Amino acid sequence: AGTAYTYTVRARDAAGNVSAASTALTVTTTAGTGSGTLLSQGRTAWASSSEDGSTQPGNANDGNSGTRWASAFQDNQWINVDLGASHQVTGVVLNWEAAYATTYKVQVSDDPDFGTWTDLYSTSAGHGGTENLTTSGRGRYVRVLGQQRATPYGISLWEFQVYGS
Ligand SMILES: [Ca+2]
Repeated sequence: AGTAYTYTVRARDAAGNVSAASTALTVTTTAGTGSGTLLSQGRTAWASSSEDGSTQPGNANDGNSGTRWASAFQDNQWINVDLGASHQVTGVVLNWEAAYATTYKVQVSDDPDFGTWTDLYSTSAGHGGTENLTTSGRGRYVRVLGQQRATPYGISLWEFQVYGS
């Protein structure tokens, strides 16, 4: 899911003659975890910081893979989305820009004061690109807490999708 594939086409006739390759085409499969409903799109999102006016938190859940949220150039930055009600959260898709997090957590909460968070996922080996996470937990608020950056920039997500029921 969420992976770009590039392909070319060649033809071969009965005599074994092979044509030159066609122009390369790249297609990207749709994001998704294969289970659950997309709950986060268009919901209120906010973050610890934004790099500038064009990288606001709502860009991470607008369904547009050409817009992104980016944090200030610091560790320990987060983005939080309000699902509107408490849901069972079965999957999270993170579509990272080049500025990704190597150490991060995905957390869930029902606490409107955000005093309590439960980890849905935790890693110190984040690799960027698109990460499809299978999760099990329940809550209204889901956040990505980037604890360590991969680059001197902040962390940046083209899309942050929460799936569940
Ligand atoms: Ca976007």
